[in-house]
Amino acid sequence: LIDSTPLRVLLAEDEPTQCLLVSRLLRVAGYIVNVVNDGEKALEEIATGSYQMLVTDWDMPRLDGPELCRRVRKLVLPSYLYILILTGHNTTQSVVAGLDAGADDYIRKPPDDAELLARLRAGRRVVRLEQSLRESNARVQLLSITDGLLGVFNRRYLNEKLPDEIQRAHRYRRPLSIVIADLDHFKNVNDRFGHQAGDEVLKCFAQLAQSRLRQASDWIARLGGEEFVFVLPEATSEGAAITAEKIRQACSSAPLVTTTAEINVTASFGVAELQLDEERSPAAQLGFLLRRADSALYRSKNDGRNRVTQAEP
Ligand code: GH3
Ligand code: MG
Ligand code: MG
Ligand code: MG
Repeated sequence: LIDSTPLRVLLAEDEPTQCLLVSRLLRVAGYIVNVVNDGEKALEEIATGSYQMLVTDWDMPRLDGPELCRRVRKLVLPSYLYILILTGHNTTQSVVAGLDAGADDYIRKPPDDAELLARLRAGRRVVRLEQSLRESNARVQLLSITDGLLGVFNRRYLNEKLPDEIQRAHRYRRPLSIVIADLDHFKNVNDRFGHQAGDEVLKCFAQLAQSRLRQASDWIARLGGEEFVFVLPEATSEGAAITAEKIRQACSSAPLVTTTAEINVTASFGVAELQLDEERSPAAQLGFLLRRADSALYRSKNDGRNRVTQAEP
């Protein structure tokens, strides 16, 4: 997919004839080309983050090529910008200055068509490489925080992100609640229908819960096995209990449909709201919050399962 999308090139050049010749050459070669006539405009365009390559003249009004390179390298851009600088300054000194200013490559003016295109192809390889590196980094990052089976977040993510949520709740003096959910007699599901069906039940349950949470703010992490934590920023204990109750009802009112069978399952829930406590570290508060939700869950189990219990404040 990446390889077929044409690259966007900004051409910064103040001589009309050069502009025309170079932009036509690049367009014919399949690049999407935008042209600006001075360095300031070039910087503005590049800052939009929509270019992968910059072909820039050296002498231009307002901002010259090397200064443009230096400014561009200070920008935070969504992807790598490959810079080719066109120079009439033929000395080694100026070549060094151009490269040190942040250009990746240079070409003498007037550029030879074949050489210019070949240098851009070399640049394109760098751009593609950086794109695929960034994509695989994003994939690895996602894999490291999600549960492979269920697609929800994993325990590592919970341990990393819940302290952030706690700090945010403190800072803005907003409520924050968590719910721990545990499927009832799940061992029986595996025993009766097999582990595969058990896996599907876990998936159905995670989806059912996910669809009843606030999509923008709430999130789910799998604590392990058949246990989940729902994180509900902005929710009081009562609010979170209402959400948990909806999920409990949805789960118990109809069987979950798997490829082998329709399986009736219920779940038990423990709800706890964060208590603002400046004395404890976020990590300590995280532990305390989870323990309180866990004891509430324990009470749900003891009281007969398939129910929601709120922790005492
Ligand atoms: P309770 O109502 O007290 O929670 O009973 P339970 O049977 O749900 O609890 P228990 O902790 O005894 O058993 C949990 C079971 O969950 C045992 C384990 O085999 C099963 N389990 C854990 N992870 C997975 C999984 O990824 N897939 C499947 N299919 N089963 C799992
Ligand atoms: Mg010029
Ligand atoms: Mg269980
Ligand atoms: Mg369990």
